[in-house]
Amino acid sequence: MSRTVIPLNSIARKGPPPPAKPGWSAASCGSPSGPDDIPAEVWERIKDHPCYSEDAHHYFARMHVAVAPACNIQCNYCNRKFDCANESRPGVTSDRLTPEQAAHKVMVVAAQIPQLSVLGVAGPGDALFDARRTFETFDRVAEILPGLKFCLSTNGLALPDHVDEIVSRNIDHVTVTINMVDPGIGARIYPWIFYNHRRWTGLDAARILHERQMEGLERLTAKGVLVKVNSVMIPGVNDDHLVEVNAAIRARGAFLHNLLPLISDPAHGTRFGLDGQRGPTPAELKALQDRLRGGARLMRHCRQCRADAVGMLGEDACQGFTLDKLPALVAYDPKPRALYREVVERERADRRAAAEAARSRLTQVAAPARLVAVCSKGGGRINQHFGHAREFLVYEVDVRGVRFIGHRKADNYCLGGYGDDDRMDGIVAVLQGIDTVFAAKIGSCPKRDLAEAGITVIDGYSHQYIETALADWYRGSLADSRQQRA
Ligand code: CLF
Ligand code: SF4
Repeated sequence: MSRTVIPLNSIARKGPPPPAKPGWSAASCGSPSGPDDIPAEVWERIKDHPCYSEDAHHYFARMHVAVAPACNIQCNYCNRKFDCANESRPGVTSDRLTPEQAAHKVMVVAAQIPQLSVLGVAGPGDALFDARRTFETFDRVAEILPGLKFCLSTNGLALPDHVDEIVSRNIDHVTVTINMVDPGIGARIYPWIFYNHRRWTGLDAARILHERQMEGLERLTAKGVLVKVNSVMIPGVNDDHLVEVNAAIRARGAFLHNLLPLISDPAHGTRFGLDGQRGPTPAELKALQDRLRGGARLMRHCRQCRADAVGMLGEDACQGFTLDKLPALVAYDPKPRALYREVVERERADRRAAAEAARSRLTQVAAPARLVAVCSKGGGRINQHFGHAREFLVYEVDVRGVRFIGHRKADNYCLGGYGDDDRMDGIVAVLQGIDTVFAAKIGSCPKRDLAEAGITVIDGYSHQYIETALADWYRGSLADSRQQRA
């Protein structure tokens, strides 16, 4: 298959960070948000990819097929009973599929979810340890369903052996998990690797893994593949060191850097979990992201999804597509997918124009930034009831614009007709540091409970575009505070 080779080293940022520009999502602060941020031909390649473009994750869905059961390394944050924690939440297990079963499942999902744009292989082990299964899956799908983007995630150990096969299959998006560039730190994360028919431990293992990761990254970016690097942030082990990792991957042309907070629970039986190694707080994660501003672009909207994830990033539909629920025959009609893309194009243009207008209304005066949370079920709009929200999108708003910071997961408050007070306590804890929440609607009881915790919920911007509403609200709050001072 022919492909245009774009020198990724020219796309990765070089030199000092660009000056902050006013806008609804400053380019220097996160994953590429629109065609203004990056060359047009690269935007064409990421605009439908919900992980590579923050903007796309409001509109498009991905699915993973769990065809890669085995792994060639051991990470201290992984328990092999569960999915690969480099791309997934620990503690979940997925159906293991043959390539044939996987291709059938892709057709079933594509027939039911017109938003589907990307097929990924992200475990449950390493996608390239037994690469034949991964590549056979992509080959089968390419034959029956052209037009899907292909994506894979790997720990990088076997990557240099498969660069040509990746490129020849037009697998345009590859994620490599790189937690260190110093083998001394690597030895604290990886107890062993299996390489060249033998097991390696300690510094030797970490050095080999590091060298293979760097070689794979360099060779992929030289071929024009868009490489995302995942790094698990482990406080006290590699958190400060991730600044060096960010610089190293940027120099090698990585397109995105995704900081995954370590999820560490003794119940998952991982080495770190059993040793009491904690994960970072949201504030620590944000502080590191802020330190990396100006380096390799950051992804901030990752949901650490399962190896059999299906659907929009914030709303996993995988339980509806387990093996036992797949119909034997599929009638696939490409028209809904094509129509959906037309609608998205119109929506995006409209949303951008509205955001630009809102930006121009922002008062250019010094004022503190506000951290706010939004309930959204997609489309870049405030369109979810507070009680249904299983996650909050967090934005930072100031006179320079509206920037997406990340998401925070919570248990939904509403349980079909009544609210759960225990859940409200958890939601208040999740919203730490946030004083305003935007929802499509909220009942009087939860609104009162939140007010008692010092959190205001605003439902007056129901179904409006997020960035536009937040910019207008912020402008209004500045005017109010000026009036109060007068
Ligand atoms: Fe899957 Fe990963 Fe491809 Fe996305 S997920 S292989 S790049 S299609 Fe996405 Fe999920 Fe985060 Fe991964 S939200 S865990 S970054
Ligand atoms: Fe587990 Fe993934 Fe690490 Fe392998 S690469 S040990 S599956 S987290």
